[in-house]
Amino acid sequence: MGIFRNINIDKLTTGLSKTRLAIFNRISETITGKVKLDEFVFSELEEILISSDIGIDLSLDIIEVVKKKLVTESKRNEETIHNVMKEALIEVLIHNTVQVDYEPDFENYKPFVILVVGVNGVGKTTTIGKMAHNFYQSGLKVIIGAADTFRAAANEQLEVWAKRANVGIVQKKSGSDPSSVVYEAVKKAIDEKIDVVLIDTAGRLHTKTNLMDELSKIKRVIKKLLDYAPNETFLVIDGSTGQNAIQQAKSFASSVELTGLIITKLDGTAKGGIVFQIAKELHLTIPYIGVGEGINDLQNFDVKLFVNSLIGSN
Ligand SMILES: Nc1nc2c(ncn2[C@@H]2O[C@H](COP(=O)(O)OP(=O)(O)OP(=O)(O)O)[C@@H](O)[C@H]2O)c(=O)[nH]1
Ligand SMILES: [Mg+2]
Repeated sequence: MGIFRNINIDKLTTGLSKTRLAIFNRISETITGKVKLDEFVFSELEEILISSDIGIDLSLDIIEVVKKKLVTESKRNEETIHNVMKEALIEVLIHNTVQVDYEPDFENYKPFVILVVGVNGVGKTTTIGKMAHNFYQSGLKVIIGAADTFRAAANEQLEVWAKRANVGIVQKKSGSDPSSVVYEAVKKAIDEKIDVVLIDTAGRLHTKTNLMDELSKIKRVIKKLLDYAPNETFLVIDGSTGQNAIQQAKSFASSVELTGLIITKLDGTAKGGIVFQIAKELHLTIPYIGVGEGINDLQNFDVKLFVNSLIGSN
C-alpha cells in the first residue's frame, strides 16, 4: 500500500527558515571568497554548528569528517564544502536513527494503534490532528481516542481537529478514566475495521508516578484487545526547547518503552540543529517533525530533504 507521505519541500523550507537563516547561511558567508581553508575557517564552521545546538561533540566530529574528505578533494570551493558538510550531516542521521524513512506497517496490523505521549504543551494534540489528516489523505480509516480526560478543554480541542481531518473520535466526559476511552476506541476500531487508532493523552512528567501508572494501564488495556498493540508509542518533544527536550526524552525513555520521537515547533527556533543531537543521544526513530501549526505542517522526516532544507542547495 502506498502510504501518503507528507513531504512538502516548500513547507519544509519555510518551516526551517529560522535555523537556515540564522545558522547555516553563515556557513556560506564563512567560506565564500576564502582562498585558503585554514584552521581558522574550520574553527569558525565548528562554532556555527555548535551555535545551532548540534552539540559540541557532534560538531567536532562533523568538522573532522569534512576536513578528512576535503584532503582528497582537488577542488576546495564553496560548493564542495557544502556538499561534504551535507553528506556528513545526513550520515549522522542515517547512522543514529533506528528506522530511516519510517512507514507504519498498516498492511499487517489492523487496526494499527499509535499512542502519543509527552509533557504539557509540546504539541501532542495538534500532532494527532495532523497525523489523522495525513493518514486520511492516504485513504485510511482513522479514529482518534481522546484519552486526555484531565484537562477540561481537551475534548473540544481534539474534536475540532477530528472535524478538520475528517476522522472519527471517541471521547467521554472530562474526568472519566482515560483507559475506558482507550478501550472503547480500540474496540470500535476492531468492530468497524478501522485502519488506524490515534490515542491522545494528557500532558505528564515522567516523575509523576500516578500519571505514569495511568499510562501503563492504558497500554495494558490496549493489549487486552490486541496483543500486538500499541504498535507505536511516540513521544512528542518541543524542538524549540533545546537541551530540555533531550532531557525530557531521556527521562521518558527510561520509564516508558518508546518507539519514536516526534519533534515539533522546528519553525519556531533558529536552533534546529537540536535534531541531530536528539538523534545521536536517543537512538530512536524520528517518524515526523512539526514545522508549523497548520494541518499540513506535520512532515515525514526525510533525512536528505531535511538536511537540504537546512543547508540550502548552495
Ligand atoms: N509553531 C508551531 N506550533 C506548534 C507545533 N505543534 C504544536 N504547536 C502549538 O503548540 C501549542 C500546544 O499544542 P497542543 O497540541 O495543545 O499541545 P499538547 O501537548 O497537546 O498540550 P497538553 O494537552 O496541554 O499537554 C498550540 O498552540 C499548537 O498550535 C509546530 O510544529 N509548530
Ligand atoms: Mg493535548
